[in-house]
Amino acid sequence: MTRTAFITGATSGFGLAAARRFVAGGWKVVATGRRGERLQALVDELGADRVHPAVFDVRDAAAMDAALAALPEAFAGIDVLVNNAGLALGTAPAQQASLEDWRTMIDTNVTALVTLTHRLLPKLIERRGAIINISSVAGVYPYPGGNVYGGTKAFVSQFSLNLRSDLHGTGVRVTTIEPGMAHTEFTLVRTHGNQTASDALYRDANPMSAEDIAEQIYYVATLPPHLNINRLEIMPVTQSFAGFQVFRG
Ligand code: NDP
Ligand code: 8X3
Repeated sequence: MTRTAFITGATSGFGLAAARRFVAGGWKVVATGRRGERLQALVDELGADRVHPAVFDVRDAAAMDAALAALPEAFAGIDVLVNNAGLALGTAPAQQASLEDWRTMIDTNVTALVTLTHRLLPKLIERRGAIINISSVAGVYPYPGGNVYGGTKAFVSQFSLNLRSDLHGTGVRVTTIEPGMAHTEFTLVRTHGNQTASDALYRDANPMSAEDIAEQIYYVATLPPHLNINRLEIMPVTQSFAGFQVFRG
């Protein structure tokens, strides 16, 4: 039986690369995002029998419900949920950050993720499926300007571990993937559209690619069913850790 992955944020970056990887592996994909034209391009590229486009803003619970209710029969049985849609907004210290940006990150990275998970849990339990949540190293290691973004990702990581406890005995697997720096539209979004800043961050840094992370997502999804990777932290070799800071004054 062909398996189906439900991938949020499939218009760009990790989600787009993951959609391509799952279809290459013989899966069907429900691909979501707000940019419908990109989802249509994905359908044109991979085939309507392989990709079902679901255009909605994950922060809009009613739109999410309508998209779930409209799933065609062939895409309605979900084997793997990849909670990938998310974003960082801003790098300013907390005392200068935008409260609106903070709320957008919480609404998208936390509230929408738990809402969709809650909605799909019955289907996932029915099929002894898997949940793969995209967190970040920013949820593990603090850095200046990481404030609410890191907080949302710490939530994702801990929520995933707690889900594992609750799903004990159901056969449903839960994994958090915690990537470091990867070249996607992430920094363009974080800087509110500053292409120069995005180019500067990745230049000569040899970051991970969207395909690198898609390969990890696919690997986790296709492990033998008795194995559960709890968390998978991955960075480019060029990225590591810096020490504590001390203020003297
Ligand atoms: P991109 O900006 O390239 O992709 C983000 C995806 O999320 C897009 O498809 C976008 O779709 C979707 N999305 C964002 N907001 C919404 C919304 N309100 N409703 C529906 N879809 C939404 O970034 P990445 O691929 O890098 O990011 C994917 C995930 O990986 C995020 O959760 C991010 O935090 C995480 N991550 C990224 C890292 C990196 O260095 N790139 C490192 C660690 C984690 P659309 O705009 O069409 O709605
Ligand atoms: C983003 C990863 O390394 O840019 O989630 O903080 S990093």
